[in-house]
Amino acid sequence: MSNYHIKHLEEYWQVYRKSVRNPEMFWEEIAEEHFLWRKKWDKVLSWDFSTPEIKWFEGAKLNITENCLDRHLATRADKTAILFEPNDPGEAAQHITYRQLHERVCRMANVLADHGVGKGDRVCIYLPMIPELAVSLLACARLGAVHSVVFAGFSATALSTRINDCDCKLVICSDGSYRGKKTIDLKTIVDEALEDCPGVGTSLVVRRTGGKVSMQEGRDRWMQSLLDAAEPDRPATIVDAEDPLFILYTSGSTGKPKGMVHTTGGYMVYTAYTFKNAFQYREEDVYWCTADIGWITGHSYIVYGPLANGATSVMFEGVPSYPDYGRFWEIVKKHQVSQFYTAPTAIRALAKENIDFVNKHDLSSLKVLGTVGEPINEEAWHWYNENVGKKNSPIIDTWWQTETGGIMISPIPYSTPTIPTFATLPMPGIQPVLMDESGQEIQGNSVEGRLAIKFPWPSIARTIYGNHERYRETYFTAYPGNYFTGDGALRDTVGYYRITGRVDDVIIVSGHNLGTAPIEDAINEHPAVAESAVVGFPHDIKGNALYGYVTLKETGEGRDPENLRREINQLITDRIGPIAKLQKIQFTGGLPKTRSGKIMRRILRKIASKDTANLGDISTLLNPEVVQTIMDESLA
Ligand code: 6R9
Repeated sequence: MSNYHIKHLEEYWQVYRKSVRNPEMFWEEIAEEHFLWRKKWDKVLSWDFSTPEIKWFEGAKLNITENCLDRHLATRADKTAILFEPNDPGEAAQHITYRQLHERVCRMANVLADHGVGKGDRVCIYLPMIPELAVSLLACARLGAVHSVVFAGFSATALSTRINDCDCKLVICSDGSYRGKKTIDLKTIVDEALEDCPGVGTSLVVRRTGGKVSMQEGRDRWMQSLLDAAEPDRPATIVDAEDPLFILYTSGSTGKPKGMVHTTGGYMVYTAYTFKNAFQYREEDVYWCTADIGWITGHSYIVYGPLANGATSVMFEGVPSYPDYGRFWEIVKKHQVSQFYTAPTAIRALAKENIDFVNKHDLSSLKVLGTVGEPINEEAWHWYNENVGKKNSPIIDTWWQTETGGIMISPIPYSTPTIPTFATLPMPGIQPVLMDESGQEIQGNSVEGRLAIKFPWPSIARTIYGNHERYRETYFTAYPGNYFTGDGALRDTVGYYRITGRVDDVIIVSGHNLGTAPIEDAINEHPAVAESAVVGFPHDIKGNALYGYVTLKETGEGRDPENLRREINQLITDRIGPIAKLQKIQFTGGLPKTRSGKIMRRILRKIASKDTANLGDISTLLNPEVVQTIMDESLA
């Protein structure tokens, strides 16, 4: 019997030890017992981290949509697969059953096939969080085509770059999208992008907002009439386990975005397994991840992981602040959500608002709270635990990356004890190591270093589309024989991991290595502080000094800035030591963030160093306008 579902800590350790002793046998058992394969593999794993080449379940044949849809039809055809909650709370939620989702996916696959999409072809998906987005991913997968989802908040340039990088010949988009009070005209952005994409012959347009759009003759077609006319069934195209399932772009620290390529069999096994265990998902649960499907979190933990387990997955179109700051909690109550998965940035934003927005909703359905995307600071962790979880729902701080495909380090709720700001223990099959600057593995506990992984897991990205050398160089050269994550981490006295942030965010002050996360934690403990970001800037004597950007809560506004600065530095001195005191503190209205909610310290670093001539591409930021404000304030 494989250990597909871990239920207590002792079992975790048993399973973990087994998974490390013989990873091939461990994953083979899980793959064998819990998935539908058209042909079994010839070999479980072959790998070489120097070339690098990684293959899982080589020779196996399958289609992931048979695992996410068809096989559930016998047992849970009428169960809700996707529970769509629209932007406007007045619009009815849609409960899409497994049977209905199967039909919608088949119809769309037929439409795509009619437009020449076949196995291996790349399809770009640029859609808001509406059911057609999930349907599009699965329709591509049904055909063995490779989807490349671009977050529908990205600009025309970002879109055309991504379309051209992987030669998409077809784009699925919508007329527009709703985000809170705003209606966004997406089709115009697509039109502008396609001017630079000669390879795209067709765009299929989903109607959402009903706004006026221009349809280019011969290229643009309305999706709905094609779906209505299509056959409601379509056999799945059987692919190899190592055939690509999707490409997803992630921004590199320099240069153009990297198209991470994920393949089919291993990705399916790993996302399904981690979904089941990290969220302790049970058949009757309603699960909600607030991410956008435009990010890896949405791919793995709104679509593939949940559906492979026959789960009910909530898809929310709107924003946490509309119609008011209680929207998340209203939805939890309305749909009786059991697992809730969000990002620290959302938690901090909601923690700034009146607590009544939380308290007026009954949240007793919640069993597990998750966070992902950035280190969660202590204050936000406690706020989440006390106000949302009522100290009754374990918080899983899940560390992972676009490149890893699935959750790598996370507590197993109700098994692993949780500690604020700690991602705690590796998932079964994951072998993390800490490296020092000379490239040696750091043994033992109570140590800090750079986080690498020394053995492959099934959902590791296999390459960067069109640039295998960049893949090798970025992830496999820093510590030969290991996958390098780019993150720093510490291992505490009992071996639990805490992620300290990207190593490019480590600042060396007078020879001391300082991670940004612990300093920001200390700052955020100040009752008037909403959020903060710390960067280094050149200093004659110390090499680098620390510069803190701080946003205040309403209660902090109007307070004497000099007093606040003193209090903040006192907190840092108390928590970390005087070495981490900030040389400069700038109070600001907002911090530059990526669309997935990560603070862009790269830009803040440049402003702090007065090196603003070349800020790099800021067009994909959530709030590019704050950059100018921060620059102006810093000069004031
Ligand atoms: C899933 C996702 C990956 C980077 C990663 C790290 C940061 C993600 C984290 C976390 C601390 C966590 N990160 N989860 N840092 N604690 N629980 O976010 O993928 O967008 O590729 O970002 O995000 O720095 O390296 P991606």
